[in-house]
Amino acid sequence: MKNLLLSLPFLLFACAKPPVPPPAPFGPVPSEAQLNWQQMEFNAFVHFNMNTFTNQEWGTGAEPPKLFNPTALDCRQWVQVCKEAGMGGIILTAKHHDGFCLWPSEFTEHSVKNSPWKDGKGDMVRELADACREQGLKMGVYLSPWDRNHAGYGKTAYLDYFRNQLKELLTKYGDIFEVWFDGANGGTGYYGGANETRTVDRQNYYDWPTTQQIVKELQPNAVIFSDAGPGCRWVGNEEGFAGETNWSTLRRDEFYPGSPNYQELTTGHADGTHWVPAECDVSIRPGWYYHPEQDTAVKSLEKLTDIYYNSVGRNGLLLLNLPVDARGLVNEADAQRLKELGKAIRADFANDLAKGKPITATDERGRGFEAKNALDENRNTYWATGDSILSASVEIDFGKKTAISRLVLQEYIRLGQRVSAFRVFVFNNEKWEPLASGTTVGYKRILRFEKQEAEKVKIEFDGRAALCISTIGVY
Ligand code: FUL
Repeated sequence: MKNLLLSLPFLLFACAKPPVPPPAPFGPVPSEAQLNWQQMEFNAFVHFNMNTFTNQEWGTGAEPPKLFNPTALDCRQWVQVCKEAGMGGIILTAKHHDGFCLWPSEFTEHSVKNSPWKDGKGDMVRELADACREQGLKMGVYLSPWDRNHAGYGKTAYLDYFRNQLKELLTKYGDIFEVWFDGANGGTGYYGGANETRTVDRQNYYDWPTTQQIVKELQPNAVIFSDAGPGCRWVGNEEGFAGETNWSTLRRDEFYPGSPNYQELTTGHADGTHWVPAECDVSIRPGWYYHPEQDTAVKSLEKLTDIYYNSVGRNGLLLLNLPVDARGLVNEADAQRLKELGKAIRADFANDLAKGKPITATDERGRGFEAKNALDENRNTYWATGDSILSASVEIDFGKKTAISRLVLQEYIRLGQRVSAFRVFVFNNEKWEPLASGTTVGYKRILRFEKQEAEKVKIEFDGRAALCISTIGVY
């Protein structure tokens, strides 16, 4: 008898469902760097450079360095404002199209070293890198490929200059999480005094693979942004929204920075050959740079909340631009709005009503892949269906009438993006009613709807391969 009792746990173990292997990856999958990047969700862009002092959006490159002179620069203030808003990183315009460098590059005189700011001894990139490190934010750099100041722009010699600058930025300031290459390339400019128009073959002039290799070697954890990635892609508009259908996959070789088919970037391609998730860049004001006359045009909290739901809520990363003012500070109006935004987002997702509630699924792959994994807080556990089950649904029982207004869905994207359609239903008074529907999910899909009661909620998913759902949250 005693022996039997002792062996009971083993017997029970032997009778339990055997462990099953996870689904095989489907299509392109993210790299570790892309995963980390996607999980940041909400970052800041800072446009601050020569244009801040000339009240322009695009300088010609002829601006004398003596004009750059912030009077009260405080990168710690920027970082504080960003943290309060819930952002994870800041990308700084180290060099915009006018070619002025915020760091004392050894390859040009057109930089802070010839400005009155700190008697030419200052380094803006360093100031931001230090502030970010101190307060636990990541830093990225915008290095404009187009340089309207440089005499050699449009010729091969400029490429060495551009890459030398990139190497400075990637070796002197610690970890860089993202490198931003803009699509605006070529046109009129100062060009060392030539004052002419220089057009470039955007597809071939830059020899992008060579430049990408430099980033890969010097900052292997950095993600490269451009219209064509390869790390992340422009979303195809500057309004801050991704397509309602948004694949993180792209037929990448059909694009290059500045390519004309950019509208396809809003939705990506279901049959994409590479993982190139969307980044939604938008400014908190009409301009990217600070203009005093726009102090009263800071986007409303309502508008910014819409932007959040249409970017982060549609499988995108939100890159919200702050035009730092000529003092070198995030203006009071913007700082106030960001504070409100951070508070509103936190409040919207403060209390997950699905947490700990009973959940049932029409299919479960087996041990380790149960539907309850979608309700835990661990993003590495997920509900998966059997290999041949491409459509399945889950039901969550609140146990009583519960007011709901938001639904958060997340796929386990390490294994690729699978969901192509989903439908949401609510159960009240013995019957199911449709509530909402959508297409892609990806890393994150958030649905916002009129507040309503539900005793239960059901979500039906259709996938292109076995479903892998890591999160279902109801708020
Ligand atoms: C554009 C640039 O031309 C703007 O000046 C700004 O930097 C924006 C983020 O990208 O293409």
